[in-house]
Amino acid sequence: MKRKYEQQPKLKLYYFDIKGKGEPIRLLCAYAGIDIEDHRFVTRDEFLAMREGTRLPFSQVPMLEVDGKHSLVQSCAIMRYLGKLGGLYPVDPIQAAKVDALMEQETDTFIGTTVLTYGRRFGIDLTPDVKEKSYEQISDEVLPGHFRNIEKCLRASPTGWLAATDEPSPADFMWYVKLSLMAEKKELSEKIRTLEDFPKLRAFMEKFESLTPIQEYYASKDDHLEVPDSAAGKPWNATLPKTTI
Ligand SMILES: N[C@@H](CCC(=O)N[C@@H](CS)C(=O)NCC(=O)O)C(=O)O
Repeated sequence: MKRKYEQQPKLKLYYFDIKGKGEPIRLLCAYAGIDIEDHRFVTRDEFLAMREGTRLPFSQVPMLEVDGKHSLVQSCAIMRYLGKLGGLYPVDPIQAAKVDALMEQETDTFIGTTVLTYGRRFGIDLTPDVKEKSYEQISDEVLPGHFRNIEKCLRASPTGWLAATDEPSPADFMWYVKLSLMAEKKELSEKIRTLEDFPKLRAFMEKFESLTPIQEYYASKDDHLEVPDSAAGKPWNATLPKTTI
């Protein structure tokens, strides 16, 4: 679409063959017309072998390799870098700080579900009962509280993008992917997964999915996934082809 540099750096993304934290990176590149090699580990052993080496500073992916010599990690940092490359990260420091805040807010919003899903990684081992109760509270109280705040951002945005940027900013890509993954998380209530009480967020999802480069990106994928039955026809993304979750 738009490219800031005539000659862009050579980019290679290392991530698993899932959406997760790799998908906002893939989508931003697709939208901005940034060429990127999307390397998806075929086996977990491939990732483990890489982790043994020196190319993953924090032993985690996504990792974006730039010109074969820089290993960029932490998805927010990668998104800011790509946003700058593609002209989607505001030059104005105040606007940029608003985009940053929305990216950090995405992490804060979903920290509970992340811990429940990957408890061991955090040194937390919860019983099934505690998990069930926690998902209930997250569905009924925690996420609605956060989403009310995001709806306020959207109401105040004349463009429909979270930080009121003219085009989607890195924060929009991250929120879009996280909300679409949430729609498939069966442990959460259907009400929250379908954003029933949050019309502005639903409109945001629809607006994002109607972007031509996003439509084209998914149309070019042949690894479509089924939409969960309970969500069929309801959420914004019911008709959109998906990459593996
Ligand atoms: N805050 C980091 C989190 C990265 C992260 O949690 N990566 C996971 C995959 S989504 C990972 O590398 N896990 C290592 C493993 O599975 O052993 C980011 O946003 O990039």
